Amino acid sequence: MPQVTEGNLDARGMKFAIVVARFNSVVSDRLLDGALDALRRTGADLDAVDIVKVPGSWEIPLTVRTLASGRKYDAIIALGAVIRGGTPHFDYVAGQAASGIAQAAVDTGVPVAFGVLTTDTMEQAIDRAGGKSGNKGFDAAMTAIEMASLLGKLGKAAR
Ligand code: INI
Repeated sequence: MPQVTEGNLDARGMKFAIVVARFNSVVSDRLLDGALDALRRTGADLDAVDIVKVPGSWEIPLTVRTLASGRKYDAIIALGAVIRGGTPHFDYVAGQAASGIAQAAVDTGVPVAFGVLTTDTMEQAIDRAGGKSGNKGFDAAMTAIEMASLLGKLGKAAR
């Protein structure tokens, strides 16, 4: 029989940081609500959750990397909203946020869930932040919990 390893969704005893961009806060505040809801529902102690606010999504990667390097967190959740409408540097901000967050996770070994929306319009962003398409902040937090659990298991297996 093959050996299957996967994480579970039990956040009890885990420590999380949430990095959230204030830009487009009408959206990112809802993503934050969703992430906290997921953590609460899975048993996390919300008093042990650190929320770090940054000006925009461009600032998320450096902040995530700084937090991950401190080795204090089981996982980090990155939240923001980059909306194409009206901003010529959408591609720079969205691209930098995505690649910088991925790189920080790979380099530090701390799981970082990507909850940065990249949409064409504000309406699409609202849809994904508690509107008709769910809440990507909630989804990102669930992924962070699962990955923290998985890496905990893989780490023990490797020892
Ligand atoms: N930051 C965002 O998080 N979303 C955006 O849509 C956005 N736009 O449109 O420009 C945005 N820009 C700010 C950027 O993240 C930095 O804070 C800024 O460039 C200063 O470094």
